[in-house]
Amino acid sequence: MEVQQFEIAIRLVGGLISAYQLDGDARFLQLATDLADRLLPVFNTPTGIPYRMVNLRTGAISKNTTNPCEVGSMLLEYGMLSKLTGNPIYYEKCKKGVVALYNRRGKTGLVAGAINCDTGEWLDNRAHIRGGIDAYYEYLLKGSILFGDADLKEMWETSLKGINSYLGDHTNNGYWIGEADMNTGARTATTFGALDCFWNGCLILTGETDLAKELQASIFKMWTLHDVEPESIDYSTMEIQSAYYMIRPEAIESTYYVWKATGQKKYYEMGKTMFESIEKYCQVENGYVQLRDVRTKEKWDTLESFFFAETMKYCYLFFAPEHVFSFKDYVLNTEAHPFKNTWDKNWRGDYKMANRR
Ligand code: DMJ
Repeated sequence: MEVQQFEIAIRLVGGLISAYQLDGDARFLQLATDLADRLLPVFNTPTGIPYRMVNLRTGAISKNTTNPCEVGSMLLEYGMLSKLTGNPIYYEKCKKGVVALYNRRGKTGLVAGAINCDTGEWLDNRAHIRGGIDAYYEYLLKGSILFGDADLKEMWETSLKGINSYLGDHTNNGYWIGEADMNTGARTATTFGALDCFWNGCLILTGETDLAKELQASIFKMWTLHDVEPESIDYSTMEIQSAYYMIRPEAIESTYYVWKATGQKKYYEMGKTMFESIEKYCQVENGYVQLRDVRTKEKWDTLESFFFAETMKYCYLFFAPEHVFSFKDYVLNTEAHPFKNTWDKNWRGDYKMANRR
């Protein structure tokens, strides 16, 4: 069976690791290890940048055009596995691919949306934080926090500087994160959408609270255009570009981070409004469905698994007692599975960025 390595890693390997840490049953860790071992062949490429697909039975790999997310958004899962099993191979292979990608960054310090895994050539020059790139940056930061990895910290700081300098956009409609050429930094689009909202969690974790508050105002503005957020807008005109609603977690996730960091009631109220919109427009007799169009609220008979793993979790946390969860104790992976640092503090992983360029 051929699977997409990235999706299996963040959803299933991540879920199993989290279940192991929360429950303590070693079978969860065994299953996570078995699955990760079957995913590992993707990293056997000339550059170290992983292929996208792998056959879990034969180990055959395919799809040699990839994006930063599918290169780096497994760092937490493979890093956790290495820490918990004592076998460095998972983190080492994954980090090697991330470093190979980072070393090919543009003059802005940023990466673009498509790259060839065999040659390392970029097939796109557009830098943004939307789907395909988002969790690459998220994992540089969260990996540096969870593992204390100095290389990741350096990569994160370079990326943050690039995003603040070239993608961040103060406009008459508020502060947004747009799109720019990865080398020249020239603005290429003024698109912002549901996926981009994850950025506020990163801003809060890295201590940029003022910027996060500005972006939060924009996120809520986008949400209240039609009482529920569209997939994307052009923030220069505030017009909708994609009108569907997939009940993604990022907007409520962002609101949760800002509320917890500031303690200001208005952010709690924003989260409550978002939760009530989901209840009002997406609930059906047997569960929840997505919307085809936020303007008409026409229902769409489909639902993604991240609704259960992430959206419902952030909704729950909004109303849960304080002691249930703290960012001091856990890092949430990009699928909202909680990971905890429970290992020998001296373990830092074996792969060092300086070793290979
Ligand atoms: C989730 O599957 C993950 O958070 C992923 O990294 C990007 N966003 C989707 C949900 O919108």
